[in-house]
Order: sequence, then C-alpha cells, then structure tokens
Amino acid sequence: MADWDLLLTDARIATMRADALDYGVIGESGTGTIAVKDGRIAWIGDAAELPSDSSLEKRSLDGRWVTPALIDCHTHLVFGGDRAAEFEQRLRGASYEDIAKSGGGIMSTVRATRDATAAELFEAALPRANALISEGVATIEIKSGYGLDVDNEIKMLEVARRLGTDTSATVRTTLLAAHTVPPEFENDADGYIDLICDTLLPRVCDAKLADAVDAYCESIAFDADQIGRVFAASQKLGLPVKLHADQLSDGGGAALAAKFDALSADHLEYTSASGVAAMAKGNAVAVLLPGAFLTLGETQLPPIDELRARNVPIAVATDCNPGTSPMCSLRNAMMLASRLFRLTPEECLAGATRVAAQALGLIADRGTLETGKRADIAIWDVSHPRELAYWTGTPQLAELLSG
Ligand code: DI6
Ligand code: FE
Repeated sequence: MADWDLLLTDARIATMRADALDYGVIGESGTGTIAVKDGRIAWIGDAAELPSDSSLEKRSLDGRWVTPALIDCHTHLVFGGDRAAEFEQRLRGASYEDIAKSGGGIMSTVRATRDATAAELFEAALPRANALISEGVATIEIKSGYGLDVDNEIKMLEVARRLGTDTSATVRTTLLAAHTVPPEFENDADGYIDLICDTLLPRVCDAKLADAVDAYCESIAFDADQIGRVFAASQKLGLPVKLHADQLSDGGGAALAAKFDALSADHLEYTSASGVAAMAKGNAVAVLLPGAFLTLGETQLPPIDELRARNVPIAVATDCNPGTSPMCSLRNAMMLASRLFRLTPEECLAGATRVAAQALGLIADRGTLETGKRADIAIWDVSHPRELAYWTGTPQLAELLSG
C-alpha cells in the first residue's frame, strides 16, 4: 500500500507557522514537498528529507508557491435584498446612523431577509460564497442577524449550514441574534434579550446550528449588560462568543470581549489603549475589517501599533454584508488592510490564514501548513506570497485543494 494519497513536489511553501519568520518558507528554490493522507498533511519539508515517495498520485507544482487556503473569519453573506439605494443616499450625505434611525440600514435587510424563503436566501448567497472560494478561501464564517426572531434566525443558520454542505468550503456558523433591536421589541430591548437567552439560544444549541455566538456592542444596538446576559447564557450552553466591538464609538467592547474570553473582538476602530491591554491578557484575536472602514468613510484607525506592541494577533476579514461592506473578496480585504491600516503583506496573509483560524477556534486543525493539519492548500501563480496583498483583480489562484 502506498504511504501517501497525494505527493505535491517542486513547491515553494509558505507554511505561515507561528513560530517561524518570513512566511515560514520551506523549499524556496522549488524543492518543497507535501504528502497528503486522508485529507491531512502527513509530511511537509524539503524533498531531500522525504522519508518515502510511495504515493497513489504525484504532482509536480513546477515551482509554484503554496500557502494555507484562505479563511474568511467574519461575514454576513446570507441576507435578502440589497442596499445599493442607501449606498447612494450615504454618498449624498446621510450617515449610517441617520439611515438606521429612519428605519433603513440593518432593518431594511431584516425585512427582506424575513420575506425570503430559505431557498431564495441560499440562491442569493451561493454566488457570494463561490466568489470567496474562487479566490482561494476554504473556510468561511457566516453570521445570522438579519432574522431577529426565532424562526428567521434559525432559517438563516440553516441556509449557512447548507452552504457548507453544498460547496467545497467549510462553513462555521455564528448566531448574531443580538445585532439590532427588532421592531416587535422597539421599546423593550431587554425583552428581546430574554427571548434570545430563554428560547432562541437553547433551540439553536439543540439543533447544533451555531458554532459560536456574536453580538453588536454599540449605542445603536446593545449595551454591555445586555450582551453580558447573552454571553453568559451562551457559555452555559458551551458556545464560544465573539463581539462586534467599538466600531462606531468606544463602548468598552474590547474589554467586554476579554471578560468573556471571546474568540475575537472585531472592528475595534474606537478601542482605547486600555481595551487593547484587556485583550492582551486573554486569548481574543483582533479581527480588522477594512471593507467596512472604507465603505463608512471612517477616519479613526484601529489601534494597530498598540495591538502589535501587546502581541494581540490580528486577523483580516471581509465583513461581507449589504450595508457596510458589500465585498465578496478576501484578497480585496487583504489589499485594503495593507493600504488603509498599513499592515505588512505578511501580516495580511497571516491574518487571512493562521490568525483567522485562531479567531474561529480552528487553529489546531487548519490555518498553517504543518503535519497533522487539514490539507487545505492554495496554489498560486505568484513570484512571492507578498503579492497576495499587493495585486487586486488578477486571477492568481492556480488551484485550491480542500482537505
Ligand atoms: N457591523 C457591521 O459592519 C455590520 N453589522 C455590524 O454589526 C453592518 C450590518 C448592516 O449594516 O447590514
Ligand atoms: Fe460584521
């Protein structure tokens, strides 16, 4: 019997290992080799050290670069309708908050999502997921949050799960019921929080529909006490949490995420130095979302230097959503993170591979190219992986292998 199922030879490998410098390169002259067995990396190293070349299939990559497949760790890509008209309004001067207060914004997507059948939502979301996959993404996080009642939040999560079974991507689902206060609870946000804690969360947990729970900590959404109740209920059910934190104002979101040992705190434009210090004491990843920063015309930068100084890992994601980040390209998010946030190309690639895996609680399983990890491998036509945050619009993916 052959030792391996597949042997990839003549590769230049950017492993993106945490303990290595300079992309964790192996075989820079084109001598990198990866052996795959049962969908996992069984051996990785330089051809000269390969213990056995007995394999069912062998493929030379002709000196191409390979990296871990990309991971988009923050999307809202299941939704009904679109918000192009509001986009136009905003360019004529209305603010995101103005539009939200007058019944538009998230609420218009909530209406369209409630009106759509699961099949319609799936058909609309599939091309968005495929757009990510076509650029090398093998793992996609998808949030609910446009249903805002028990049946419609569950409908969204079921559609997200189906995207995981009907595409080549792994989908990780997140319950974001605490996204905004639904009209039925207009003056009773606490009543809605009760519904989430007492009814929705147990149902979602029983049906295994969510891998994590998220919330929106903002003056136009929920405060720290309300989110604390959702997080405590989630943790009781064994679900990890994450948070939309300090996107439009400093609401103490980073510290709140740290208090609940969140997987990640996302956005962070208005996070203070003390918020970063709180994150540094825990395990939360900082997920930066330059698409939303760009679309909102934001000028307040996330505290990048502070995050670096305190060794808080930085991920980069699309935030794909119809309101603040109509973008189905993780390569674009990487490109924007380098231009707008001055992340280095290596930080951008780590942020869309290793650190993104960490943000999803999947670092033991994927995110770097190492023995034992899933064989989610992107093969590129580039002269160096730094090009992945440099070019935009060029079809540089030669092939994506998913586990
Ligand atoms: N922050 C965002 O950027 C998105 N949600 C959130 O909590 C925006 C969602 C939308 O406007 O539809
Ligand atoms: Fe978001």
